[in-house]
Amino acid sequence: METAAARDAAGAEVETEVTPKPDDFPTGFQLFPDYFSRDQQDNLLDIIRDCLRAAPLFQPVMPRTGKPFSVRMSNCGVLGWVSDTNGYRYQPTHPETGAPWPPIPEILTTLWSELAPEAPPPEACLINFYEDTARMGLHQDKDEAFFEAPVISVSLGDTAVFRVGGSDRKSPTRSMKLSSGDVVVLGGESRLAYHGIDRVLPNTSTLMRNGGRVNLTLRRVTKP
Ligand code: MD3
Ligand code: FE
Repeated sequence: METAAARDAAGAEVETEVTPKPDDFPTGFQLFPDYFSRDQQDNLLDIIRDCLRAAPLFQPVMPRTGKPFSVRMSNCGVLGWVSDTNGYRYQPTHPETGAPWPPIPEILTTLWSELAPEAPPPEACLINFYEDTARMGLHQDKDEAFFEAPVISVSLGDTAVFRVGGSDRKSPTRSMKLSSGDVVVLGGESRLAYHGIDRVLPNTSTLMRNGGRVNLTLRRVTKP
């Protein structure tokens, strides 16, 4: 907990919690609540289900230890992010089927050109699927060779408690909720901020009949 020195009524020094203000976010962090309407979310989910028919969800494991992630993943785009006992990397094919990833749907390339008009086109869209107990530990996204482009995230389904800090693992973090239809742009300093998903809140969305959460992250991987 971040605290600051203050004085109580008797003049004694006490520690008070510093309430994080919106401008405590790293620069370049932009949240667009309800960017997508419910109809657009239904359409986007249908499109993602088509991607997952071509490129089924797989369960990545941690490098070295082989410990499985609680989040299942897939990708679309010319490159997809994978993790196995050999490490984290981007590759052009699905780790189980060997097939190329399906293309990034137009609704998402359009989102990228709306929110990151200066950036070169995205190469990867990581699809994360969270069941009720899935989490994602605090990490940086740094497997890309180009950090000048932002990462753009779309949340669908149940609300997540998201945590974001600074580019130093020890810098203070704050948490916020990401709901279905929300879009986050992680550009500038926020591009290398530590972040993670503390938990998913069950039964907070009617988008998916069986609950759960989908997060899409659009990334530029290579130098243009
Ligand atoms: C802040 N996904 O796939 S998206 C990931 O909700 C990942 O599935 C989370 O972290 C999820 O790597 C969070 C929001 C997000 C994405 C990238 C970021 C926040 C970020 C990069 C830098 C800082
Ligand atoms: Fe991440």
